[in-house]
Parts: sequence; structure tokens; C-alpha cells
Amino acid sequence: MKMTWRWFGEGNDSISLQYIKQIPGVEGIVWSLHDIPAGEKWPEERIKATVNQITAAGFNAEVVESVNIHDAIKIGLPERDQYIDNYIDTIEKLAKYGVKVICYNFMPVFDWVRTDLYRQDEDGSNALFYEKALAERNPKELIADVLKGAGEFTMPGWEPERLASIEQLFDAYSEVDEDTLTENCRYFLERIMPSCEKHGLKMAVHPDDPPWPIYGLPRIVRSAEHIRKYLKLVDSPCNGLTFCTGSLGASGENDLLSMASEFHDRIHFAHLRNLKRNEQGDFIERSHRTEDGDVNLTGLVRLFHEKGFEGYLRPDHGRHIWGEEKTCRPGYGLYDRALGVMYLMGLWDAFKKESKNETE
Ligand code: CS2
Ligand code: MN
Repeated sequence: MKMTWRWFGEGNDSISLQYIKQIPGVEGIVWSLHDIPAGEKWPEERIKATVNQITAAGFNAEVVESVNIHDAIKIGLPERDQYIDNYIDTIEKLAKYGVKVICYNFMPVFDWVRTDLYRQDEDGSNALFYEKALAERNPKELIADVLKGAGEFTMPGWEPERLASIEQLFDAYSEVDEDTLTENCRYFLERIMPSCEKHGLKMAVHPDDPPWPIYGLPRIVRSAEHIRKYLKLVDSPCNGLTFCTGSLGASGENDLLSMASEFHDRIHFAHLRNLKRNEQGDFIERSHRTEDGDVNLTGLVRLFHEKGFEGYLRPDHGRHIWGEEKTCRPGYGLYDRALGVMYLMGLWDAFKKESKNETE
């Protein structure tokens, strides 16, 4: 297991690389060029500069998260080939600078969806919250609320320019059902896989968050059955999975332990976090500790350890605690994620010691 930390880049993150270096055990920075619009080629100079900055600070830069996929590819428009060529160009450049895993998603229109970015919890902390009844009210209001909550921070998958024409986007997706989206995904994967295989670079699709269709838009990475199908679209180790417990775990129907066990050899990246569901289908994000939520992180870390997981792992969203609300990007503050790292490392180290039968 290689512990990593998501960092949004110089001038775009409230946390410095120097601070991250003070969190024990973090080996790698999960990075991206967040200002490059989906579909455009990533400039080599920018890739080089970012990788150099990360390695100079003492981290590896082997995981990139959010090389976003242009809607034309998901919808299956004629211009998709041009956008896929651009994507391949970016893959080639990232491989050249040592990137081993790309985390991306194949969700139409929205990346993750929440209805409140600062829901107060019982202990006075606050966290991202999803209220099922509110989520489907009206996409314009939802977008306005999320962007307002984010303040000056950009949020991947919530580009104001793209979402400004939400009606046209919905129209463009009107003919895209689950089968069409799956076939468009297969087309994309078949085109990019030769480059990935040539470089041994692993694509790791992020599950749908939350794992059910929203506004009638199809979602195809949300259950064991969907993931089984997805991994067979191209049956290659380079077509892999980001195992995000907070996304998959928002549905009580997903048995995370059995999914991790079934797909472990295709899991290249793990996002481990906890949440608490209620009967209405709402959920709030919680501390990483197993007993604070519905996700059995203890069992999952044990399983990853037993399977000899050699991929990358990161704490995912954290709560906002100790007054950091609004000073950080929602879900990506310093304190709770640092606590998450220590909790996950603590579990890992305990299982490691136990398996070696070391008592000292
Ligand atoms: C992330 C996702 O913040 C998050 O919830 O786990 O947004 C993830 O980065 C994207 O889906 C990957 O494209
Ligand atoms: Mn995630």
C-alpha cells in the first residue's frame, strides 16, 4: 500500500506541500491540472513543472486524479474522436513523466452530488451532506448552492462555464441511456487502451457518487454488477477501478467487503472514507473511524492487507473541524484528512505486525 494525499496545486489549495510532508506516512501526491478544461490536451511544460515541484518536495507524483472526459465522448458525438485523440496525447505525456495511475469518472454532467457542503453534525464539526429529497429538486438551484458553498475554490466536475448551459447539456444527453453510455465508454476504452498498455499506465474509474441515477441521467459504475461489466468492456489490467468506499457505501445495497474481494486485482487506487446513512436515503460524511459510520473500514483495510494490496490509497473527503470551514475546499481540509491518514495507517500497521506475528 502506498499512502497518498490529494493536492489541488500551487495557488489552488489551502494546504502546502510542506505541511503535507509533516503527516507521517504520506509518500505520494495525487495531482491534476485543474484549470485545463475537459477535452483539451495537457501542456507538457505544465506537467513537467508540477511533477518537478512534487518530487522536489519529497513525494512521488505517480497518481493523477481528474483527467476529465469531455461530454462529447460520453454522449457519443462525431467530434468524440478528436477529444479521444487529445486524451491519448495527455496519457502519453503523463506516462513520460512517470505517472502510473489515472483516476477518472464516466458520470454524465455531474461529478459528485451533495445538497449541503457544511452540514453541522452532533459534535459541532460539519461535512458534506446529501439529502435525497432535495437533490432532485432542480439542477439550477443545486448548481447554484454548490458553487456558492465552494466560494473561491474550484471544484473538479463543477466547472461553472460548463454548467452554465445546463439545459443544453441535459438535451444533449436525452438519448443516452445506460446501454448507450456503456457502449460509448467501451469505444473510449478501446481507443485509449493501446497507449495505456504500452506504458503500463493504469486507468482507474471512479464509482458514481452517489451510486444511483440522478435527474434521469444514467450511471454505470455503481454496483458489483455494473463494475463487473465495466471491467469486461476491455478485459485488461489497465482498465481498472478506484475503490471509493464513500461513493459505493452511500447505498446500503453495496456489500463493500465482497466487492473489494471480487475486484481486488483490478483495484489500483483506493479512496477510503466513512459516512452515515439514514432511512430516507440521506447521508453525511463522517470521520474515518469505523464505528463513526456505516463503512467497515477496519474490515476493508484488513482485506486489502490480506490481498497484499500494492496500489495507492488516500483518505478521501474529510469533515471540516477546528474552525477550518470555508478556509479550505469543501471536503478537502487538512485536519480530518490527516486524522484519516493516521487511522488508516494505524490499521494497516496493526495488520502488518499481526501477520508477521511481531509483538514488539
Ligand atoms: C473525488 C471525485 O472528491 C471526490 O469525491 O473522489 O470527485 C473524483 O476525483 C472524480 O470523480 C474523479 O474523476
Ligand atoms: Mn472518491
